[in-house]
Amino acid sequence: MEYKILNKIDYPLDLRKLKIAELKLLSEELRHKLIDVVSKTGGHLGAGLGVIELTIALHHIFDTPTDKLIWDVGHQSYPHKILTGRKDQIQTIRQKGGLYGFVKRNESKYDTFGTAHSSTSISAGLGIKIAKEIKKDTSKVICVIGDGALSAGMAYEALNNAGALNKQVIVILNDNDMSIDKPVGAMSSYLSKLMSSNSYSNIRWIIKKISNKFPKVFAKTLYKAEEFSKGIVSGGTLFEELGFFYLGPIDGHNLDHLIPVLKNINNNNFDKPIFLHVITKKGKGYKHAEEANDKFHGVNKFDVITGSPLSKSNSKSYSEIFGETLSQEAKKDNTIVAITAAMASGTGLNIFAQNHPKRFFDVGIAEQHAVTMSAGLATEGMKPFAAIYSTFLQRAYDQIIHDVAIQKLPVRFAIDRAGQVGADGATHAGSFDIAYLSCLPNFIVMAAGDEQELIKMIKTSILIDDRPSSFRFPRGSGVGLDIKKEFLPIEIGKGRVLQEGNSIALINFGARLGACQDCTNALNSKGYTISLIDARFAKPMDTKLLDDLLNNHEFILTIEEGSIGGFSSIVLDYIHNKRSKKNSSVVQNLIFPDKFIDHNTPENQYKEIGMDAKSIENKILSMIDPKEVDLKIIRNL
Ligand SMILES: Cc1ncc(C[n+]2csc(CCOP(=O)(O)OP(=O)(O)O)c2C)c(N)n1
Repeated sequence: MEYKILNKIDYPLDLRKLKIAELKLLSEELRHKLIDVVSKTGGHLGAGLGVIELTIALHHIFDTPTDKLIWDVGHQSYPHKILTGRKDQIQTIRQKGGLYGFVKRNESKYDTFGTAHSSTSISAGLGIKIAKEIKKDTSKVICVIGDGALSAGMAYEALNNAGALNKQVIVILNDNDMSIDKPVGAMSSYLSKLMSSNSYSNIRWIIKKISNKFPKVFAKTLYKAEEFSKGIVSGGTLFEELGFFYLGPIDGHNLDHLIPVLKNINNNNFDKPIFLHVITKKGKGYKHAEEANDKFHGVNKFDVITGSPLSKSNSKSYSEIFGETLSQEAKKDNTIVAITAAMASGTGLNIFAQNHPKRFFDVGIAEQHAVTMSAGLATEGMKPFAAIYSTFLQRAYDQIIHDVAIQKLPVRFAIDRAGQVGADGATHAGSFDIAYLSCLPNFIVMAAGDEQELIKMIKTSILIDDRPSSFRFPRGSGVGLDIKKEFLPIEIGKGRVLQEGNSIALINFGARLGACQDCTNALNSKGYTISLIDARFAKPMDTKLLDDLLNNHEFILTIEEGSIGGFSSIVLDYIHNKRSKKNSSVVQNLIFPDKFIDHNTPENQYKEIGMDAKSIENKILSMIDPKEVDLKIIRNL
């Protein structure tokens, strides 16, 4: 496609000069460009396709970046990136050194507020608006939030506060009736009701409503009459009750509607925050996306003509193995229940949902609620498995402490996406869960070295019914499964010795096990002998095994896919503060560095932080045979 108009657009200033007819052409070109790029890079597609017209209209009407535009989650921001000076870099998205897949402040002055975890936009926007008011700056603040993101408590906290403070933030609800999967909850039904009863508000009515040109008495009468004739939102929508001026719903793909409504919002001063309800279609304009169950939420590289992915992994992911195993176990034990916060397919719980629909709960993007609800289930003797990505579980930390750990309730945390996650980058990395769970009294903290270990840990946690437990596993797949084997629960607090040697003890916690095995094999072939340990537990730590290793090895190296404060810190605490015998071994730790790791492939990320097999080998050689490393460096020179 020849991008006749898009080629002339570098910044929003360029598109502000265009007429509606040209904006319509631009939307076609932008949509084409987005499909073309994401088919080659992979990434989030459906959400971006759904906001093409909205993105154009917002930058056309509002004076960005002086007016502040905040995209909730930020996965829909690719069109925004293309129109705000990043058109020529868009094909680098989610790759090393390229654009970020969400909104990032240091990427562009048009990126007002960094997003990736959902439902933060209204809070951030309110803060910005308050600051502007204090500074006597009258520019606008616009927050675009999806109906999925609106299922999170944080969004209501912000709406409630904005209404009470009466600050003139503009909240735009991008309602596509989709989260990643189908949205859940009463709010979702309420929005559908608003939409069907009010099916696309009469645009003239909306404009009249927001125009304050009429004499007050007349305007009041007109408003009443219109309200009555519509007979729908009388009594006020929920958003009006919260103190907002509710407008909508309007068709988010119709620029003839979007432009005048946004223009009126921009030109009028309101004495209330605005809530504009916009209806869009996820995947709009690309047949394969519109027809897909997930509306092409997140995709790998694909063929544009067929919509089929260009490559498919044959091996089962850890998440699928989790979903299948829990589902199997739940056939034998009807007290097992599974909880997800809007990530049924991401966590593999879609498999559980198919088999046990009555014991599966998708609570929406509501991690805090998911944890406390799980705690409630546990008080009644159920066995709740809360399957939440490491990074999203951060949201529910007080609930983990106050509702689960202090009450010693046996909630099982299945922590997916542990460690580096690749293209989704720093906002999605699972770096802190080992630290933030291991420091809590009463917790049992496990990490799976491979898929077989994951199955054993699921079975183990079913048996842990007197305290909370967690097991973490990474994104994607590992070494694979030996399906002929039967996997049994493991003994709590017992690590396993995979190989015994003298040169060093390499103690692994988690899914670096494969890299440790490769490194051990390489060192074995060079004549070193390595003790390779899979610790399995950060808590309770296998202190007997650790004592044996300390007694018999001059060198110890621990490795884990997490920050300081996790497994290695527990090892060091034991050695320095709890162990009576003086330590004579050299103990070092491979942990994540004290910085956020940028998006890249997971392989490169682990290379960058010195946790691939070769780097571990070099680290070991630098400890046990520094001369050998020096020689190698000289040889390489
Ligand atoms: C706290 C948190 N939990 C889960 C996610 C994963 N997530 C990313 S987008 C998304 C769905 C968002 O739905 P919606 O806001 O309606 O946007 P849409 O994709 O439909 O445009 C979810 C659950 C997240 N980003 N943040």
